[in-house]
Amino acid sequence: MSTPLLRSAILPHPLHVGRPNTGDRQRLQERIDALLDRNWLSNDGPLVREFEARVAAIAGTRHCVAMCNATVALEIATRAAGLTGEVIVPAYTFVATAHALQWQQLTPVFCDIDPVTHNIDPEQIARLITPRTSAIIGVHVWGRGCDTDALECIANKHGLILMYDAAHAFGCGHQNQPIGSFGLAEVFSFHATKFVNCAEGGAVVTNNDALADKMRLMRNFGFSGYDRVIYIGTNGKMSEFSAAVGLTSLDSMSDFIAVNYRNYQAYQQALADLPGITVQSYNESERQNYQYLVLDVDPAVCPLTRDQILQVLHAHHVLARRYFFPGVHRMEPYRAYYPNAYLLLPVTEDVVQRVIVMPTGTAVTPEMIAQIGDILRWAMTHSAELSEQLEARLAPGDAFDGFSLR
Ligand code: T4K
Repeated sequence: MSTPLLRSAILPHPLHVGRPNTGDRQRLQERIDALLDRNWLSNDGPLVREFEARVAAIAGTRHCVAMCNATVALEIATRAAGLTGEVIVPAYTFVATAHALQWQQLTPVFCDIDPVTHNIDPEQIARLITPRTSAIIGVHVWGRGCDTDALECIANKHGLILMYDAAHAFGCGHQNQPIGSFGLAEVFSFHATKFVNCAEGGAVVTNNDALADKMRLMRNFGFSGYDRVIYIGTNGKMSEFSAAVGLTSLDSMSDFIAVNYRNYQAYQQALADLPGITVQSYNESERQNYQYLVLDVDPAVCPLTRDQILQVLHAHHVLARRYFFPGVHRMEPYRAYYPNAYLLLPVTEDVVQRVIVMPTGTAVTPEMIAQIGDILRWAMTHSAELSEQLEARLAPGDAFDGFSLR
């Protein structure tokens, strides 16, 4: 008799990666009522200013320039900093890191990563530097700080600007320093999927006064006064509604971190005995937001493939994701521009086949995580029958967009 594809107990509701944390609704309602009473909805309003002050205090920087999202914040930050030609970025990141450059006709040059931290590997950078290189953008993947000392050393030696995409890393620390204060500037995302969110939002933090002034102008069309425009600018402003959501989220920031940390420990415990599956660990002596719960699936040890595990999880309502598959260098337009980029990216190519990001946050409880552990344990013990049945459903090379097995 063949093994049923579903274990009898499935999660009662789908568990998503990136489910927004909602703070105190009452407080949010009060903020929204107040902004409606003021009738000031955007353009450098008081809630945006308060949000900026609180973010700068957490990041340990003199300036925070709030924006409508992190992608536009990256565009404005890189433009204001005067990046030209080629910019070295990791291939293992969300596509926005590269798009923000390409959108401005800058050339992202993809660098390989460290297999353990998933961050840009400083040792691979030197061979990518050309006379056209103007900058390096490190990404603090999963909120884990890049090797900032090594990156700074390379940037100084070659006269390059160093900036960071810190989209994942708000509230995190590195070398006992808050993330936000490294390089010329760092960019946070406050998208709905981030542990502190504005629904849509981003910010650039920096200690550089001139850069901050320039970015403030650029996010507001370049207006320096009522009728005076002194730069080419865009509309990168954060609305008061977004700031109200962000401030309410900030109020509960430490509660969200505590829940994420509790879930991180619960996953470690629930999955500890599963062969070939490791919960990526964080350095607990550094401040972390634990927003990303990342599994590594070792194909040499695990009886199921990474994508088979995803199929089993999805069938049980656990909508885990395989970020950042298949690597930015394999997404358009980069795949067409640099079809051989993968040859220099062996670690990225491996990591994109191994990672699973699991649901966490306030919608997930330790009991649910224990159940996820049971589902995976069951799947491992029935791996032979499951593999056969799963293969019949997903031909090799098929796109896996998340589907149920029922
Ligand atoms: N740099 C890096 C390194 C980044 O990771 C990101 C964004 C950026 C730059 C750019 O930041 P922003 O411009 O977005 O501020 C999601 C987010 O949209 C994106 O912000 C985030 N990184 C990325 C890692 O994840 P997708 O394409 O995975 O989104 P989507 O629609 O598939 O949703 C993700 C999950 O969240 C799903 O499981 C559903 C759930 N979800 C989402 C939303 C919006 C909810 O449950 N409720 C919601 O309201 O990109």
